[in-house]
Amino acid sequence: MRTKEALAKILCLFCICLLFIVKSENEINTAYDTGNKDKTTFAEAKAVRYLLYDVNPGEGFNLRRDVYMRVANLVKFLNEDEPWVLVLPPWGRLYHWQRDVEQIKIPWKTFFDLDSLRQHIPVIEFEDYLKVRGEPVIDEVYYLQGFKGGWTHWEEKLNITECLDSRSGGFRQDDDGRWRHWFFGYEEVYAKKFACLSYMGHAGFIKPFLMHNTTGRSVYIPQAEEMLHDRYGHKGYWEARRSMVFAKHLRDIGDEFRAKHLTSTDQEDNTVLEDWTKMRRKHGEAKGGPYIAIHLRRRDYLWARKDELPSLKGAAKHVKKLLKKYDLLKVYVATDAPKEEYEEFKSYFKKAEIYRYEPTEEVFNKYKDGGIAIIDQWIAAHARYFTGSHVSTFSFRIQEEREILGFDPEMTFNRMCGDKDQDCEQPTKWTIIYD
Ligand code: GFB
Repeated sequence: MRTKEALAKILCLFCICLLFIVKSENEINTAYDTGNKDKTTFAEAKAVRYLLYDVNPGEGFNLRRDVYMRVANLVKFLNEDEPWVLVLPPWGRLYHWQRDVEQIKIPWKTFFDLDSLRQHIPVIEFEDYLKVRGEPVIDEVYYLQGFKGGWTHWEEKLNITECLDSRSGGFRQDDDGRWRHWFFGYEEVYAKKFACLSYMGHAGFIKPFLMHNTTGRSVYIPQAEEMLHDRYGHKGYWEARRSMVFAKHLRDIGDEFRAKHLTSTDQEDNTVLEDWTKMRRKHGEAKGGPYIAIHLRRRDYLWARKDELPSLKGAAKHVKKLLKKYDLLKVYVATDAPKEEYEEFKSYFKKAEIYRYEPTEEVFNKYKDGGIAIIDQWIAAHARYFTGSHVSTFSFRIQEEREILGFDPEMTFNRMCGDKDQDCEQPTKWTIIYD
């Protein structure tokens, strides 16, 4: 297994290097196999282009993960005709990440396994993009926005128009005509060209525009959430999702916690993780550790979704029923709740053991809020039974992780009800699709 992993890594690195060589030489001759050996022709290779994107600043961590999937599949689609590399937007300044420590310029490798992402599409970190370019430049920016006046009927369309946001999303031109912006905290970066692009469509719909209406080596599309999934919940969606394997250092912390407190190991629980391109679990194959996991979303959700969330007491009552039903004693709580709320939740239990992952200062400083969120998601994903919070993307990503691991959907697609609606509608079962 180790040798295979090593080989896969070497192959990935080789592919990335190859892309860089193609880029720096700009034009080289390459053989394209047309599918019929007799007709093999030689043509000029196209220079590699770079796609950069960002998401509306107000959006949280797990919606951003969803937007990655849309853009990743766009890059995959582009690569059917031209070599494009996705530049991963550094993490930072997220609304929910409010601790005192500065949380900006966080590379994707802090949270995700880049080799796994690269088995889906070519990606590089933003800092590596800057190194490749040799100067802090982005050629063209298209700031995505809706159409003026909203819309009455759905049709795919795009148009370069005036900026609807009077601040042009924070882009401004300096005296030298360079477009300046926060650029993920890299304020030395500038863009050569800027325009607002009204957009209504799926992600793939922008492909002809990128190929034929833009010429720069790099194109940046802020507000990429305007682009919808090409096919939500289908094969391509799941390929992108499966490639988003969490970074090993975070999985290891979660696994250690599971073993130490929750009597949970992959061998016992049938949750051994394999190379995502080969892993195909049947529903129900994963057994999960002997604990119930809940995602107890609090803070801003308490006013955003007040009626759909249980009170702490209501959540405890529900969890007690689950413990009885599944004959379990342990509960893992993934939550953004402040300490007092978590303590109150715990106080409602007499016999059951309630756990929450609390990072040491050292772990927090290394992996920040995003890393802790992932550790929580990883532990919750390995529970025998999971229940989450209504329409929280944090809960959705846990459900998907459990689909990848092979749990019975009945043990995954659940949510806690508000106190006044004990019989609330349960989440749609977006089960995994391979073909
Ligand atoms: O991930 P997220 O988009 O999920 O945003 P929702 C929630 C953020 O809160 C995460 C923290 O990035 C975490 O920093 N958080 C939430 C948690 N639950 C947990 C948890 O169990 N453990 C840990 N460690 N952290 C939406 C937002 O959040 O909520 C929208 O995307 C908006 O922007 C809306 O704020 C009200 O989908 O739950």
